[in-house]
Amino acid sequence: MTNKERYESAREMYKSIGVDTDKALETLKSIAISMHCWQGDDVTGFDQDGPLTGGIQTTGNYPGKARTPQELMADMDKVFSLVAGKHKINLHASYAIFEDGEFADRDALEPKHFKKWVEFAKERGLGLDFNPTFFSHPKAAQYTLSSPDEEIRQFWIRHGQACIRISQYFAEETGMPCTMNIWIPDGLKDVPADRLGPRARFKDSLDQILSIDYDKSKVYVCLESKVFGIGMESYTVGSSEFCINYAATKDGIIPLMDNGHYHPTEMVSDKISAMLLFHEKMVLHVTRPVRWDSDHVVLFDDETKEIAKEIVRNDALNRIFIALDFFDASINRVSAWVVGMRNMQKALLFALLIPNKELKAMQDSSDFTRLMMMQEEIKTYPFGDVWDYFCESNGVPSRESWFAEIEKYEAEVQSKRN
Ligand code: RNT
Ligand code: ZN
Repeated sequence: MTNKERYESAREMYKSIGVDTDKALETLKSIAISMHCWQGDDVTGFDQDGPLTGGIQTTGNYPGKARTPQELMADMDKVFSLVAGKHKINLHASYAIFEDGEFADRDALEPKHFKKWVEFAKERGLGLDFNPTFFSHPKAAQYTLSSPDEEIRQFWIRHGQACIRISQYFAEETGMPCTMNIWIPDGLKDVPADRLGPRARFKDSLDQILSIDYDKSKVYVCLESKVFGIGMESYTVGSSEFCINYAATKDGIIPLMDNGHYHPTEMVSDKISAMLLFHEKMVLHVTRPVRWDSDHVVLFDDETKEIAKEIVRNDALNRIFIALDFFDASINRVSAWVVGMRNMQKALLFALLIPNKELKAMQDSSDFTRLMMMQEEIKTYPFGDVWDYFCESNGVPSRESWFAEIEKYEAEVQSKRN
């Protein structure tokens, strides 16, 4: 049977439970996922040679890592040839591209240092998101925006402000809003003597960053919380309470939840609905924490599906920006990207193929016996037939056939990088 024939038979089955597969495919095609640039080079960036700091870590040394902007862009092109739809690229400030020996420190970055990225995105019809980089820098030794050293703190405030200007440039050039995510690694390894001081300084720094004049309809500044980092086990300045309260009480900033940034039994899928009642918009970093914030590749697993369900059944596709955040250096990095992107799409499709209205009605009428039965039966509906057809009809390989492209790319391109 062809993919199309299998799709047609699946369409009938889904129709019998009230699900319109054609509509689901159309919706899925329109969802832009923000693909993080940092999976391609283990969060190295191009503006410095030092190690990755900030309490985050990549592990593994699979060969073929991108070493230059050109290589990173080529790798991204390979990914986008294997993932259906039009997406966004999520850049970090440390991926500035300097020409002819010029250099600008983080507080002096300008739109021109990202011109190459804008050209790359525009040629491909992709959007751009942005992140100031408050780590992997000599001035980010312990604290950044919460630093007791006023000179250091002002340096990072200027960095945040510079990044807003760059984000606005991205939005204006691409014609798509740019989310700009603030995440700082500030924290302490051991028991603090003062938890309030650093948080008060962080709050003031954010106020100063947001005080510059910019177009709030083009740049969505967001704030990412965290529970701990390596070497910052005892205290994180930008905790969940800090970030959610700040975003709830301040104009022009929206919350970002990374599902690796909570205690292991806390689920972001359970937090989304509460956030939606108090925030017009929010951003997600979809990742896979294995025992800690390990940033493993996103799988088609229960929590990813549950997150997608919350976005879809709460009608929040226009309110929640979906970004990926993982970095695995132990496998082919381009394959890691493709697997993660395709899995996020699979999770969204899976959610779009659920008769959500009917299931909600079962819950409201306390028909829990039927609800459990139906939720379980849906799991073995011919989801794969719809997914394969989505890939084929959008011009990308279906099932595992895309992997031949990775093998070829590895042999011809990545293996020559040494
Ligand atoms: C760190 C945060 C943050 C980073 C990226 C590189 O724990 O998740 O989002 O992963 O900015
Ligand atoms: Zn994150």
